[in-house]
Amino acid sequence: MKPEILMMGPMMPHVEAALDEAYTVHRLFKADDRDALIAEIGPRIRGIATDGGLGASADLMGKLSALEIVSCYGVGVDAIDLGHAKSQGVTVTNTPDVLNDDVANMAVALVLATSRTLVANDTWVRQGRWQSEGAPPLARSIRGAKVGILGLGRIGKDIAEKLGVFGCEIAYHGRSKQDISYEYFDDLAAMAKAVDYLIAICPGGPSTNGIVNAEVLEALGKDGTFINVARGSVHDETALVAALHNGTLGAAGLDVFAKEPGVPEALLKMDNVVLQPHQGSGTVETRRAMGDLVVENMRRHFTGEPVKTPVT
Ligand code: A2R
Repeated sequence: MKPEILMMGPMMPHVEAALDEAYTVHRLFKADDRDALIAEIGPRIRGIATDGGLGASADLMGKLSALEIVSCYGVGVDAIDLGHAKSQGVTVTNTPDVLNDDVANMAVALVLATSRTLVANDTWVRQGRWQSEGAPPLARSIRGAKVGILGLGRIGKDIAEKLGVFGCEIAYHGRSKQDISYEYFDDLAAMAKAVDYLIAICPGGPSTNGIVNAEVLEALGKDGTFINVARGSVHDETALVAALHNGTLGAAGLDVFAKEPGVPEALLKMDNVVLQPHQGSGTVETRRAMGDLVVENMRRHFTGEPVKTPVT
């Protein structure tokens, strides 16, 4: 008999097809009455296929007494209760590394888009202002700019390497100093004060909740730019909107928000802000590789092999 698994939300067609072939898949997102579905099939569910946004709560996992594995599509597992999973001996897997390149490219794209005022200039052309007013205000070069990376992990290092090619000077902040030549700051506000661009690419969750706060944004300053390709929970969104509104922060490039898909109304009107709908890993190639890894981890688990990319 095929193992039974729970799918939290729609997945890529090739992922759904592969999972359907190997397992009896119960689609929670299609249930009219989710509680009734869980009550009926909960004790038989041995795996969860989820993503970084939907995660898996302790409440849900607590109702699945036969649960063995949570296979997450995404590297960030802040929406999965890892403490609960660990205490119940549930394996959690994610999709690291395969998305480094594209998430890093999104960070670089946002640095370039904000520094070269790409979106505002696009609007300038579309609105006919080039003809009526001439050239827009000059932008800023990133050669020689100092970039502070909050979270110099797998993706952070990729961002650092790519921006190095553009002539940026790299610094980083994390909980520990690494054996690497970039300048280390043990204090985030101190790093923000020293750099032109602050790029967040650390995990979400309690330890990073709101760490890019009013003090950090003020330290980054009126000529500074904040880029977030990590999680919306990492920045204090009220403080961020206020800093941009007051001009105490120069610009922002945001791929993630506190209450996705909600975006503060005020940001929509600011031409010094570039907005993306959480698309860091959003390419056909990377999403395919992430999907393959979700399936592969699940396959390995249920055939008794060690999973490929364990979190716990
Ligand atoms: O703190 P360290 O030295 O362990 O460095 C990690 C850093 N980090 C933090 N930095 C400051 N305060 C914290 N509370 C904190 N917690 C972790 O974030 C490390 O350098 C970096 C995370 O690197 P990786 O684990 O290699 O993650 P990866 O694959 O680069 O992805 C980062 C995040 C995901 O969790 C998603 O939320 C997002 O990118 O897509």
